[in-house]
Amino acid sequence: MNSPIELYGAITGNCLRAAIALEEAGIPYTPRHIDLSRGEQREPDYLAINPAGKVPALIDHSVEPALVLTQSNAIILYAAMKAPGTLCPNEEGAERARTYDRFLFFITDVIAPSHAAFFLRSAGLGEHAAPLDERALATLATADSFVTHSRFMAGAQFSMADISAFSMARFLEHQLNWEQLPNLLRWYNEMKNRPAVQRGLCAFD
Ligand SMILES: N[C@@H](CCC(=O)N[C@@H](CS)C(=O)NCC(=O)O)C(=O)O
Repeated sequence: MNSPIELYGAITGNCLRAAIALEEAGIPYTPRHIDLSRGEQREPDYLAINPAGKVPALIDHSVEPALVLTQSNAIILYAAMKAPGTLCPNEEGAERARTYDRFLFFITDVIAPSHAAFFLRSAGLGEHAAPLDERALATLATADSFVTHSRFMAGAQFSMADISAFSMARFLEHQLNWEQLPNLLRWYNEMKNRPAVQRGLCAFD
């Protein structure tokens, strides 16, 4: 039987983050490629799914009416909810609280400024983007300390915090000063070698 979940997306950090989360959670889904260069995200069929004309978008047809999610990070949380224990520790306690803390750290302090910088560049205001780019990069670099004594970003268990961090480390791979970030480098290499991460990265090829 086909999976009731469809993931619309393209080869972008936001979409790959969502695909990696589904892969890591072991949730079957059908990837649907949206060609951004041809403006498919602004065609009526797609706007009926996400009126904002952005990817990713997830549709879960197993619920009635079908559930539509249009935020990459909400898709990660949905995957965590549907497959307990895979992306977030099951037990209430410090490790789960730290998972939320680190997940939100990467979203608000790294992804958000980087996204704002991208918006400024697309609006022809590239000269104003530099402080935001620098902030995203410098903040991501501080995550070296998260993995100095822990294998993963929130502790001993792989979690959604690793997914949000990985999507940005990959995006900024060529700007990070890896020589000064030995722990982050060890973690990043481990992430790249995870089979589910590799499958997620190919979701929209
Ligand atoms: N906050 C959203 C951002 C979605 C977003 O900005 N998507 C970009 C690609 S990464 C997009 O669809 N761009 C196409 C456009 O704006 O026309 C998320 O995390 O999913």
